[in-house]
Amino acid sequence: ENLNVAIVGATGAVGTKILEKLLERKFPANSIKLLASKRSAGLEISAGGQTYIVEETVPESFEGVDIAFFSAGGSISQKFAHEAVKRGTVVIDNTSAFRMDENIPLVVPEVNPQTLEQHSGIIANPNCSTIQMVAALQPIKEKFGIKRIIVSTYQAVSGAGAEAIDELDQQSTQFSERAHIKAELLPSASAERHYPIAFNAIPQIDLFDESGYTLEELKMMNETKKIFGDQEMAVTATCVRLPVVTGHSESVYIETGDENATVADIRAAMENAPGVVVQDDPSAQLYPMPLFAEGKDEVFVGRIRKDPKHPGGFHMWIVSDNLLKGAALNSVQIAEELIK
Ligand code: A2P
Ligand code: 11C
Repeated sequence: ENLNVAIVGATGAVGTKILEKLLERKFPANSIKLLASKRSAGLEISAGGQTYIVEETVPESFEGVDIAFFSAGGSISQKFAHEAVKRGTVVIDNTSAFRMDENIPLVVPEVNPQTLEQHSGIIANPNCSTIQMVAALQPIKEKFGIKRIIVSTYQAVSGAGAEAIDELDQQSTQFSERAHIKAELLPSASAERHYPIAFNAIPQIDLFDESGYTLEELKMMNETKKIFGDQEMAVTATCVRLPVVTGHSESVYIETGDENATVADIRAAMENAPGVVVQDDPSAQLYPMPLFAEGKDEVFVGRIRKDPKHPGGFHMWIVSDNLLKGAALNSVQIAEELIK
């Protein structure tokens, strides 16, 4: 197969990684078109020994394109995804624009590849914090069942895009130079107030809903139930931004459906799961950390322990590169699954 591929948002934090993954995994692409805003038109991007010229995204960009990866924000997906589908393109959308649409599959290939069969042009890639959690928990769900999840996240700034990385970088310099710290973007560009992320922890990712949860927390709660195909599962999340560049970490508590399950059972299930690496040895101070997960494809799990009171309850620490398994890699894996 020789496919014509496009990346919308190709100059962004995720778009750049999508190109890298397509080349690294030798995706059978005949051509790769890099699309972004008008501002970037004409920009040259070199990768894999080739130079690509960025083009402005317009409806006609999708003529002759077989697969388009979208990662330029929800509003751009709303504006162009249907234009692409109209022209026969299959869209793999990395934004939240269509994820909760009943007719659109929300896919993590290790968890629910079967849902890909019913797509009608658009396939949604879940939120980064959701992907790494469900990928790690899938083998436990399969073996023991999961009744409840309570997750707290420690998320990297790259999840908020390339500009958020710059903000952390600048604030770190301002801090060390004892200069005034300028906060203009985080916790969310559209929020009323902005707080420094350097040397801080912000318990707000995206805007608040009237329920008191943030939209990021609601994404984790709703997407997890949709991907697992279990609306009865109890899921609640607290999402926090940290001054980490790349790699989301999660403290996860689960209640399994098996009161006799042991830590060894849980560990064995995860050790055999595709894309999951168990790094768990307190005696050697071995546990996952975002600094060491950056650039890696896998989801890392450690600190697995039993809840002292609740039979079948376990705690663990899940870390992955939010731009790779959390975004670009998962999108490319969806495309690979599609053409299988
Ligand atoms: P550009 O660099 O031209 O602004 P990130 O997630 O890192 O913030 O990146 C956002 C991506 O979305 C960038 O590639 C950006 O391109 C792209 N983008 C922003 N606005 C538009 C638009 N109006 N049309 C197409 N792409 C856009
Ligand atoms: C973050 N998880 O870390 C968010 C970014 O729904 O695709 C991803 C937003 C989304 O800020």
